[in-house]
Amino acid sequence: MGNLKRYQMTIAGKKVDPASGEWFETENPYTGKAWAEIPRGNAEDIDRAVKAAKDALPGWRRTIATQRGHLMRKLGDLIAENADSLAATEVRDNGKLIAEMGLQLKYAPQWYYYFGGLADKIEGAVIPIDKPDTFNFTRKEPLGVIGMITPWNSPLMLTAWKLAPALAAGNTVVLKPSEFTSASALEFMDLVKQAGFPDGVVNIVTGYGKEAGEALISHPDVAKIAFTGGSATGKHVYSTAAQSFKKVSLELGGKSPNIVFDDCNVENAVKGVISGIFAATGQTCIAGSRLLVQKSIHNEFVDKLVALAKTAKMGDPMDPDTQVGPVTTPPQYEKILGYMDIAKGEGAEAVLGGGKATRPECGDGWFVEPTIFTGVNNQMRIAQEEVFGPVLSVIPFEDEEEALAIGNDVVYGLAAGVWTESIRRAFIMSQELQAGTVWVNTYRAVSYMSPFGGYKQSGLGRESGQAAIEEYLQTKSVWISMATEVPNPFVMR
Ligand code: TXE
Repeated sequence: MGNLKRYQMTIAGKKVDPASGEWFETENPYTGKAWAEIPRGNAEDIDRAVKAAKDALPGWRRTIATQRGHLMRKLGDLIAENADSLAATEVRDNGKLIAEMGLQLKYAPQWYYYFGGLADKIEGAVIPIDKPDTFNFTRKEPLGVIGMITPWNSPLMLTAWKLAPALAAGNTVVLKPSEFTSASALEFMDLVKQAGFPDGVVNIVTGYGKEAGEALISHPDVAKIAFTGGSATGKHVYSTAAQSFKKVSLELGGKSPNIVFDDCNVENAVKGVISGIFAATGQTCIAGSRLLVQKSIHNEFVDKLVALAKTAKMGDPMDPDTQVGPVTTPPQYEKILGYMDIAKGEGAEAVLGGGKATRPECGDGWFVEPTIFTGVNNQMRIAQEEVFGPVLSVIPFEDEEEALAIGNDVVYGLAAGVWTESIRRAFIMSQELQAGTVWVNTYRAVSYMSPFGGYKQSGLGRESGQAAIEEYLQTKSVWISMATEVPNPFVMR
């Protein structure tokens, strides 16, 4: 302890200590050592933060929408200006590569620009109503106080996906980041202040899921929970929020198929499959963790894949040349190693990796070897359950029909990749795959302009794109009668 950086939370525009008077340590996944102290917020802090957000709501929702957008664009600019230091904090706290985080944080402002631009284009409609002497129109209104719960894999990016549409729509916010990676969001709050948002519009409470998180999802004054995280927690969030009929959007896990046909550009497909599973050390909800490869090219393709994966440079995530970094959390590290054992026990063959990474450049960090399992069939646990790590299962298929059957045979439906040069095949696959995102001859592309979210058990609702703002609005129908007399009061009009 002692010389560790100690953070504070921001509630109602003020830097505050947690009510518990306690902090917990956050560790650097590369060194395995604590580097900062995070406030251990609890139900009392959540209550204070929700009250601050509730108090700020009338002022914020009535702020001229153009002004809301203006503040959001300022916030975007500040993120861009501070991208390097925010990225360094993210790397220190979650172990993702500086090469990726630097770019990610330079891109994150786009969400604030895009939704800031939408803020004053939220329009209702005039309904040509079927009643005489009556004017009927709709208003799109904010929901109220939004509780946002984010995971550890891309803390600020995933915050932007939720915060930007929520603020544009006129809601106020309490953010609860993951206990494993809270530092960047705590620093981000300084930029919210600097941009000039009124106090209480955005508040942050850090702490454990079972304390701070639980208090947020059950708080009676929270109108909606926007959650990204694991399926088990997502289910709990959903059922708890149901007790007070909160609106919910959930972005959960995946077991996405990356489907390679024998008519593809093999070199590109190899790169696409690698980026789908080894980028971000496989710790992404969209990881293409099932490689479905057509039997006719199976062996050739796997050989090329292994050859390229072998060249991946592991080590210090702050080194811009590093390609595969550490796993973010100790429980995740154990989980990934556990799944490697499960796969071996199920009879899969590790043609690459298959265990801890003990290379000297990995130091004391939580590293696992990039791993490729062949001999997998789709009924195995390694093919059905989300690992959230650099572990690829290769499953052969015969033809389009079988590729679709295997591709869709999981409870998840977040994303899918298709590699083919045939436009007919690309179209059919994109139509029939049960996934919220389908990439053809590319993988892992996202944009503030394009909707993102899950089919089946991968979630509810959409983030990004114009429709995302609807997730933070409710429609009111207003009736104004111009009749001079109210007719028979005992019948419905
Ligand atoms: O996630 P959790 P964890 C998957 C991935 C991973 C698994 C577990 O498979 O191995 O989830 O990761 C908060 N009430 N994904 O345990 O628990 C928690 O504090 C309210 C996929 O880290 O889902 C954190 O802020 N909140 C995913 C957030 O939920 C609670 C990204 C996410 O944590 C809570 C991360 C509670 N009772 C993991 N319990 C993706 N979709 O990208 C926890 N939380």
